[in-house]
Amino acid sequence: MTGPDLVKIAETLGVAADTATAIPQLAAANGLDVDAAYAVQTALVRRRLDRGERMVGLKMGLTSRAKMAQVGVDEVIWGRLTDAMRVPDSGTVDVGDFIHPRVEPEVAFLLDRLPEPGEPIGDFTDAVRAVAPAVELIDSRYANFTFSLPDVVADNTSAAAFVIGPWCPVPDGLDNLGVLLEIDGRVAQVGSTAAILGDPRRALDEGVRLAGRHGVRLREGWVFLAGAATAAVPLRPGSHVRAVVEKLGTASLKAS
Ligand code: 0L1
Ligand code: MG
Repeated sequence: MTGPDLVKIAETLGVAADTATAIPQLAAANGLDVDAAYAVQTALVRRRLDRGERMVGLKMGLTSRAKMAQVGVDEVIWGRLTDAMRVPDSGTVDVGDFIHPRVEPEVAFLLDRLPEPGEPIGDFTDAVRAVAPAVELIDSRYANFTFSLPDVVADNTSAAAFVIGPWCPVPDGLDNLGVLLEIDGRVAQVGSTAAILGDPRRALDEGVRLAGRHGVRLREGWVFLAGAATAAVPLRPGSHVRAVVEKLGTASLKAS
């Protein structure tokens, strides 16, 4: 008996992203479980690397109750970031390049040397060189932004674009910093870094552990998006988005 054609499924997802066209969910129809979905994600990102993109980091998804409730999935997941997804701070994205983009405020880490797979991270400041406020732009490739757990994993956890604000030294505490998402100068979401697994530093432990299960090792110099502190908000053309994280500053983007 042959299993599902993972490369073909990845191609379907990749074309949906490239053409900004929503597709129906595909995990159930193809019998994908979560492990198979991560294999699809690998093939989907391989497709990007084959056209010249570079892996620049990892993102955690669904690290807060608000995010889990928003999409009806209750497991922490991870996805891959490539250089083509990075938008400069204060840069502009074209909403037409996406299907139904949403933005969310995040905390980013700039990774230093991490221990061998299976070893505990130990001192956070040895593993992380700097931290920054960030905006993640997510864009599910599935119609109506609706999916199962294997669907969203296969779709590289809706990763689409990200902005990193100025890097700053790791502050003493990261576990209860106020977070705002502003759209056009108005507060759209209010949260705390405590919403990110109780403390965003925990997201790194989870990322190392969960990605390690699939043979992915985090590298020095990579960016790590620890997760959103609030629910995500739809991005409309003409909007100016700012993520403000107490002690860390702001990251922003414009939408045309
Ligand atoms: O970064 C995230 O938390 C997104 C994970 C996937 C679920 C979604 O698209 O909202
Ligand atoms: Mg996110």
